[in-house]
Amino acid sequence: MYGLVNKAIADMVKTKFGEETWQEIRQKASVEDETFLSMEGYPDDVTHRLVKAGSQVLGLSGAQIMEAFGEFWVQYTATEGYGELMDMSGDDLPEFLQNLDNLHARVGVSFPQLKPPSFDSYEGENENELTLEYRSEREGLTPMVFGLVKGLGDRFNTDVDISQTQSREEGADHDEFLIKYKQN
Ligand code: 1DX
Repeated sequence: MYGLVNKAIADMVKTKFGEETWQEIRQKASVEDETFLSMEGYPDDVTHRLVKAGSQVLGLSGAQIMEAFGEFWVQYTATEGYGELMDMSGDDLPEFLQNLDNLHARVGVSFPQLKPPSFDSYEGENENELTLEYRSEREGLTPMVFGLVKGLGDRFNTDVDISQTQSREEGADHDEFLIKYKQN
């Protein structure tokens, strides 16, 4: 993944727990890099090692770390160089989710090593409900989606309740979520 992801993890840990905790996690993950270059590709393994070491040092599950990271990512990218990209991708939760593949296509023009996930969303039977399908070349990042959607809820002042209704790990073709939302 692009270094921006690892840089965001580092900045999240430093913000929430301080520099020393970050150094401890970095060492435990056997990451030699003192800093990450946002626009450079890194092996996915680096990210997975950071999540694993983070969970050991902080006493949280890997899923909890990934969820917290997903939530952090939404505001991080909005303030660290990608505010315009985020602004043009929608003014509310359903619109933003609809535009996510376009957002990734835009990033992919400049950064061809991007392996963008794909999100499809549908209005539910009830108003204020969405079905969200998530497909990715990568495995093991599904917990991040909970955080990403919650981060979008924060961004758009929208209460969200998200539950997983299908799991690729359990044999489904793709991961699927039910999102109940209420904009304030
Ligand atoms: F709900 O891969 C809201 O490296 C969401 O399955 C979900 O393949 C917002 F310059 C610049 C760059 C860089 C900008 F090249 C990424 F460095 C991308 C900024 C998306 C904002 C995807 C990051 C692929 C890296 C991936 C989980 C799960 C998507 C992370 C979240 C808005 C982004 O993001 C998976 C890669 C950006 C950039 C956004 C992502 C790669 C998302 C969201 N993804 C790199």
